[in-house]
Amino acid sequence: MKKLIRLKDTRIGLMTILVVLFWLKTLFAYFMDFNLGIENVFQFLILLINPLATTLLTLGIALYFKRSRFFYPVLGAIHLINSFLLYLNVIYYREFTDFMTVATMTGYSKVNQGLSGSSLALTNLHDVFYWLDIVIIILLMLFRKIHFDPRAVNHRLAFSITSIAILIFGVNLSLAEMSRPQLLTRTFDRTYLVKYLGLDSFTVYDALKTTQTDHLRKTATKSELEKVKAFTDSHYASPNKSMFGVAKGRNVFVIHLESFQQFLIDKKVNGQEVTPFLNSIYHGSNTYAFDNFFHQVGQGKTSDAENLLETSTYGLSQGSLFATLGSDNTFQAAPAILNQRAGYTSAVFHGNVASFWNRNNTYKNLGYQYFFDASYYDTSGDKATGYGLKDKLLFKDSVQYLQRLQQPFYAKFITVTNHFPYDLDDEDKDSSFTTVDTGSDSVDSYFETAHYLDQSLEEFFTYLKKAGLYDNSMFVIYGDHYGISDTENKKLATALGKSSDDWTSFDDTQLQRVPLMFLIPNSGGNGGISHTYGGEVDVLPTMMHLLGISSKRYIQFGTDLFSSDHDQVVAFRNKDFITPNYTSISGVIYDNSTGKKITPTGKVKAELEADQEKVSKELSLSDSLNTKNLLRFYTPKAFKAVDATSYNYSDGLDKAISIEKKLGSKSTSVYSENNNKSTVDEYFTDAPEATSASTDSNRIKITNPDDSGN
Ligand code: GP9
Ligand code: MN
Repeated sequence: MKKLIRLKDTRIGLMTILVVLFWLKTLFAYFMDFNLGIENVFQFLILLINPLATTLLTLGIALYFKRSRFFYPVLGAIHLINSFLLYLNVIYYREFTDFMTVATMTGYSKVNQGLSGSSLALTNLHDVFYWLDIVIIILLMLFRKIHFDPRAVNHRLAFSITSIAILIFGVNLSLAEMSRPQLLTRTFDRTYLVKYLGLDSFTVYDALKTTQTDHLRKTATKSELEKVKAFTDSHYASPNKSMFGVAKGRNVFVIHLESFQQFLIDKKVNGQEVTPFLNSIYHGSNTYAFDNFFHQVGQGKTSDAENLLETSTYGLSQGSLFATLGSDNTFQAAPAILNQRAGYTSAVFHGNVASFWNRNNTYKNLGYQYFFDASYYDTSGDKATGYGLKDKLLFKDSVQYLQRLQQPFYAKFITVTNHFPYDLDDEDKDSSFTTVDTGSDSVDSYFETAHYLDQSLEEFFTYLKKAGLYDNSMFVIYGDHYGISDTENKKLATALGKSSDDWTSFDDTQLQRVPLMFLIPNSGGNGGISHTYGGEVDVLPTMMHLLGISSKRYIQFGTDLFSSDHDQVVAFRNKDFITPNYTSISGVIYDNSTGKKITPTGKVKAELEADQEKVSKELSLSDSLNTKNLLRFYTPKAFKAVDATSYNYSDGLDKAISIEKKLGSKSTSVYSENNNKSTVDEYFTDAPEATSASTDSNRIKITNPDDSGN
């Protein structure tokens, strides 16, 4: 104790005390206020050390000041700033379940709002701990219990301390990389950065990123937009007259089948169909399905698919566009276009935390009016898996909200149960379904979770038919990206009746097909399975044309799949591409009909070179459009820029009900049309969790992205 008392009277001693105090305060915040989702001891250890490096580094700056009248104020100020930043985030987190970005602090961000007037209400009794040490130190100074040490710390020592801090940071970073590869490049959720590197590092990293983006945007000019527009204009494909407006005025259900690949369709294992319900839709006479449709996502996985589908632009070459640019970018996306051109209400239903992939912010810029995230559902006990509410429950528990939306609506459901590692609780397994035995756990269970997803859809559709929603809707059903990664494909090969011995990159590429179906009930039975080649970027113009809305005035990289002008060269995010006849992987060309490498000559060579050039140009123009935020320079005819600040997702149900009330007899919600009676009871699910009482434990945790199978 005496030693400790003496410690405070030396400069190094006082600094050490502050380092320890701030370290403890940060850990206190980690465990008491933030929900960082610690999954294992390793992550716990990283969490313990991550505040140390930056605390030592920042407080260590004071040691370079020789005079005590500089040393003490600088040391105090740094401790104060650190504590302030921490506390600000604690308060912010309580309101937004997210961390403060530099853009928020500087008031630059449009959506990631600053704290509202109610911040006082967000304080908590235990907040005393964030300030107690500072009060005590000030008192000790006032009562001269801390003696100012006139002896300057020599620069060698100061430098050693800085070096130690940097070393600890290095260790921290490598441990983080081990637990979570590509932490800094894949950018998915701010929570990850805080969890692995701490709050200070997150803030610095975010500041660097913001400066980078800012710079790109400031130097951007309108002429760059014109280049992009010239490109998309020249590739525009006019609608197929027989398809234009086929689904005009209908509700749109976008059903995002997580990690769902095309090979699951019509697939039988042990004599049983894996997805009988989806197969029946696929073959239905009112379904327009595509069997050469490819995902085009990059590191942003689900979020990239969402971006491709709803903006008809590509994701980024690195990281997730939603996470990197979603908070501030200008979009001309499906929800806004459908709302402005045809009065659609827009909503997303997804049982994971809102901050995942920065959806909470990005959706506002896309123009989504409602976002029903995990907070709207009971995700306790075994109702959820790592990525959120189980699919059967997601569909069932969404109905209470869905029935309140004004029609026509554009409603997107993002499923999660069919996500790596494809864990399905025993209670959710269909006892009459036996999966394959390939020797790969993920491949084997993939069929089981896909089967579960299929059942959940059947239950949902049964309800929709009862509630009268089926006939006046269009269903856009798609798989977002692969579920089985290239490394597991050889194991998968046997289940597909192929040999793994001569498996090539060509075969991997073949498996990047995902389903795409437009189901338009009672539309004349002219559906069928088209072999047209296309990718996710083509969905928006195709869908708009089905709804009878011209896409001509918008900047979109995709083209209508039904159009005779549709371009069948499908670009992958890494500049590889596939055409109906050839596949190009890292510049190596394969013949699709034989799967063998070829050396093209003459006309074919010239054609493929032109295709490659187009693919590269398209990707780079899309990148320039998004990273430089060029759409802010462009206002399509009659388009009103989305005002992200006008959306608030916290009281969705109340908002929908009050609109219903205001409209009175003009309300078109399912609830109103059902004589103000709920349709919730019409829903049947066999999910055992639906009837179980809720428990406190919450299974949704921020899942490690390595789990996404990369
Ligand atoms: C998370 C879910 C999964 O909310 O959408 O995302 P993914 O890992 O597939 O990108
Ligand atoms: Mn996904």
